[in-house]
Amino acid sequence: YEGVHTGTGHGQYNGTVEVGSTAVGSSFQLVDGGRADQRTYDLNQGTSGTGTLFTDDNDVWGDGTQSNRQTAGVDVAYGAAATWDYYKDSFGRNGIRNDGVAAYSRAHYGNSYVNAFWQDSCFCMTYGDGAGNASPLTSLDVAAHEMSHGVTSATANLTYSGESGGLNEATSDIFAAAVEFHSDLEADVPDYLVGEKIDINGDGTPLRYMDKPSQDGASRDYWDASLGGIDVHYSSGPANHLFYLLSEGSGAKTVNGVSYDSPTYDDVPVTGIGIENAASIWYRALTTYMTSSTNYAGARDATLRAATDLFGAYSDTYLAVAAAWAGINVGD
Ligand code: ASN
Ligand code: ZN
Repeated sequence: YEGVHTGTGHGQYNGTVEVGSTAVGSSFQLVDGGRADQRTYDLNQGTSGTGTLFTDDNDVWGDGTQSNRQTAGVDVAYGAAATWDYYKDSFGRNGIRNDGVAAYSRAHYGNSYVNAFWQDSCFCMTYGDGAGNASPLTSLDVAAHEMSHGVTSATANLTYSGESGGLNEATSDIFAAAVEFHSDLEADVPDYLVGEKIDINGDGTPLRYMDKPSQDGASRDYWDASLGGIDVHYSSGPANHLFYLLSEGSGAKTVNGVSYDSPTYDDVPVTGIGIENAASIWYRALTTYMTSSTNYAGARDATLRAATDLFGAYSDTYLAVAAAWAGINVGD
């Protein structure tokens, strides 16, 4: 056989999923023919180049265990496919740069590497196997987070320091959550937690919480003038919080069996508009109004403009956006 196939993957985090493959002679490659030939490589513990494409004889990939090298390939290939589909289905975006070109993924980077990252230079995502308590950094939200760095780079290009850096990080967490909800996997229940599958803290807690970011011990819940001076993975907190509030509203709520309790600045009440509407507003703000130097005040303005475009000035939705910003101490 030749050409585009759909194989079966057994991921460690995503469960049993379809993966796009390509038949070449009597073998298959992890090359997603339905998504611009988006490729998945095995770096085989290397730290440069592409290693080798994942290949397989029967188009059944991985076995759900970490010891099978293909398993990580399945999870990151699925993550890349789900993120591709999310941007296409939700916004008609054709790839990270909206030019129909696919980024590629590299699994099994280095030894005991506890991170994953996006690089503009290779137009690719890279994933470590984790070490000690941490499991492979290959979950759906991690893949969507890294790939969304590519989208930010290709659009607003938010500078990765100061308040714009926090907004850059939050944009990746926001679309990571949106991709989870869009994929709706049984094996990865959609939530407003980041990295809840990879056990990076070794005690079962997530890497970040969007309903109340300070639960991680370092992220901020609210904007204040010192925000631009802290690490971008913590100054993302207020924007992640804004996105949760806008999606689900303030106070206690259980979504898909996960309980949240989202506080607000001065206890202002916020009514949620649903994650799809919230993500549409953030996407339009990111791609139309934010620039490399946008700060929190500028992001508020960008999302209000986006809400005006999509839902009308002073519509209930527009007013919910304003209330959510007030809820993180960003006003006019
Ligand atoms: N995984 C991290 C991130 O996407 C890598 C980094 O610190 N840049 O933020
Ligand atoms: Zn990031």
